[in-house]
Amino acid sequence: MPDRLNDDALSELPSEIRRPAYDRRAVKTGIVHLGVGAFHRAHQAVYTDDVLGQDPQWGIVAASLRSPDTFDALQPQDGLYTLAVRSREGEALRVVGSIGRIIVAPRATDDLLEVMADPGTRIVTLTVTEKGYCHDPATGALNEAHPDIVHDLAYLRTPRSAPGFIVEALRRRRLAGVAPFTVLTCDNLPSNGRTVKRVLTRFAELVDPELGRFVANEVSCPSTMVDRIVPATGDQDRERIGAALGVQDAWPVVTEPFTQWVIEDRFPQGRPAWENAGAEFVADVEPYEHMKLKLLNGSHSTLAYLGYLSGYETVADTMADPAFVRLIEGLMDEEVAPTLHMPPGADLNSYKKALIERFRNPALKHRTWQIAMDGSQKLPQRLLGTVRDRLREHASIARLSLGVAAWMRYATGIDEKGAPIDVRDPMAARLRELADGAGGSAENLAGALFGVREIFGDDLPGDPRFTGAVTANLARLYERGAKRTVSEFKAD
Ligand code: CS2
Repeated sequence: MPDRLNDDALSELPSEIRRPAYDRRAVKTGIVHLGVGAFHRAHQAVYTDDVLGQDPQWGIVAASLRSPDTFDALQPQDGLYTLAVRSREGEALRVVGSIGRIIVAPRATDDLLEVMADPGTRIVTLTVTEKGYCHDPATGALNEAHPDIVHDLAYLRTPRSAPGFIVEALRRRRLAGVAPFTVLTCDNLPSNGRTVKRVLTRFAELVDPELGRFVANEVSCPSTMVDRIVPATGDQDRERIGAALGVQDAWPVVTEPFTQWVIEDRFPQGRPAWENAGAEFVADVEPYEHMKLKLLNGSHSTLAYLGYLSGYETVADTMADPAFVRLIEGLMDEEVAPTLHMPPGADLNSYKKALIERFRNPALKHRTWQIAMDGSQKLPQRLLGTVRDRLREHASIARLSLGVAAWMRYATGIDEKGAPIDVRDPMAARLRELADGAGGSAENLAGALFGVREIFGDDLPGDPRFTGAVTANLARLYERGAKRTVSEFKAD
């Protein structure tokens, strides 16, 4: 028996552990995935694993655009890893085999471009997080001054960014007379298909106007709604899972039972029958996306900032405080739900109830700090879009503005006890500078941050209903702290 999970170990695993039911050697590459983090491995790779037995042409070559960590962990495991699905009832383990090969883009740029340009590759999927699109979060347009974009436009053949890789691969395919792949973004961006299409088209146009027209007219970018909560894996997870397997897995992923994937069915080069694994194909993803981004992610970010500032380590810890449950229920019921056009057949009440239960799942150690990351990229689609909808209706934004204020308080980089916060955000340095200049005054801080138009756009900073509500909540956070602010919260 090998001591590490790999192809040879599969037949020796305890019988209750599910494993690939297909011959991995017969699998061909049909999908290239950019951004092989835990989310991809708990979501799209699992749907694909479910259907490879029926159709072996959709194996995944997965790339890390930056860090070699996933490669280092999974290469010795023949790409295999364990998915641990955890709930109050216990844990179910399954070994996933859909990733056949992993590429570290900075070390093997040409290898990656070659597979992407190969006619066998018919879909390029992405989970590169919001900041990976190098766009302006407020407008959704390509940020042409982004250092990676400036680099990639100067050195087309050695790209660093996701848009750079995709456009260069499309350029090569076009030259070789190979039809373009479908670009399937699986990140939590608003209208994610349309956003990636806009970014790619602009990038291609800057390379060559004709390539721009080609991308605009020939490349399909369906929108998707993806949902599964996947906290970062901890050492305890590794140990527990290794003991259950009887072999070591250097990087298992841990997730919840819930999973959802809604996809627009526009795949000119074909696609796996993901519906057989539970994915939903629809003509228009937008109602699903709004429901999920505003209810789930909007609540998540609000919980993350207020929970972190209150000293809660995980979402489940935060949700064990009844005042937080009240706040989040109020946010969903009173402020978010009225702005939604629900997808056909969806039941808003059971969706909201299920979210509360998911947030409460004590078996998931989902750190508030993890969700707090990259707030500058997340606020627009999670909270600010809803704020705009509410202001248009002259309706209250009492809780939405508290979430925004908590982000501001967090972004100062100093917590309520005066200890530093490790703020991870592409704009962290600029935010910190603005915060330092504000000298601890809520009014100055709010005023300075409203000026970041990549987040707040041109409209919100000029609306006193918004600026007033955020500033008042920020003052409360400074005076009373987050925990008391939440427990004493009263909607106006
Ligand atoms: C979370 C999401 O880290 C975050 O920002 O809000 O990753 C969330 O867990 C997923 O979108 C759930 O589908």
